Amino acid sequence: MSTPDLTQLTEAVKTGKRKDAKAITEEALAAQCPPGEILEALKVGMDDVGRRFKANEIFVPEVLVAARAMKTSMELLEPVLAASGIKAQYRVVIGTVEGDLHDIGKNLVAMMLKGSGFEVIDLGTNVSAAAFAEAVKTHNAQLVGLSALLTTTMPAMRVTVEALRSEGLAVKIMVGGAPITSDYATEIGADGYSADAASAVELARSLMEVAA
Ligand code: B1M
Repeated sequence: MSTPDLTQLTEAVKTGKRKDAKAITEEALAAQCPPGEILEALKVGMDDVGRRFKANEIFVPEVLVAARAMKTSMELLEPVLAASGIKAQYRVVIGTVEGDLHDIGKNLVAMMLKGSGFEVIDLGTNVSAAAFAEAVKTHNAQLVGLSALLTTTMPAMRVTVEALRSEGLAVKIMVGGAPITSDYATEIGADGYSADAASAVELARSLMEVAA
């Protein structure tokens, strides 16, 4: 069996072609392609999507279909990666803060982080400060991502940052969401703020580099 061209997999992610992504991944796995190389092809695709989203060349729907294509591929790849001992370098716990049910932006951030090689533990919406702290401990996470879409739930973000700090957990905290600003992030003691999902990946990477 001939080895499939993995640039085609990158292309399938970039263009959100889920069936192609699935077929190429299946072929690559059947042809014994190293799983790390398949993962790299996916990451290159998602990085490009992030770059174009940031540059306003594409918008939320295109990012969602790209992420869906990547997810389809990842579902096939994950068991093989696990068996070959390839692990994500960093683990991030992410969620929307207590009282807030908005999750579209948070899901985008989670998908982009996953596509960039982070292991993502998504706690969903309406997540209490205690639940964030518990998850950081349980999963031994290095990074926490907090999302808030309502001005009325911004205080819950502050409470969560304070709870994580008061427990003395060695985590970096990044925040985002429509009403959040860089000044607010600084005021509540978060380590960083990003305005969109692509910048969130850059921020996560830079926070982990600083922490390393
Ligand atoms: Co709501 N809602 N909503 N809503 N809703 C807003 C946010 C609002 C601005 C609408 C308005 O009045 N113009 C307003 C907030 C006003 C304010 O506080 N300033 C509002 C309100 C008032 C409410 C309710 C209170 C309405 C009511 O019941 N009276 C209620 C609250 C419910 C609750 O949460 N307890 C409510 C409910 C809902 C729905 C359930 C109907 C639905 C949510 C569905 C869902 O998420 N599953 C909903 C929606 C869809 C919206 C709007 C229309 C769209 C939000 C969205 O998904 N945007 C919104 C108005 C608007 O923005 N046009 C609105 C797209 C998404 C990709 O962007 O989430 O900003 P965003 O995420 C971006 C960045 O912010 C950033 O990256 C993302 C991708 O680039 N980002 C991060 C987000 N999180 C990040 C985390 C990071 C880094 C970056 O690091 C961790």
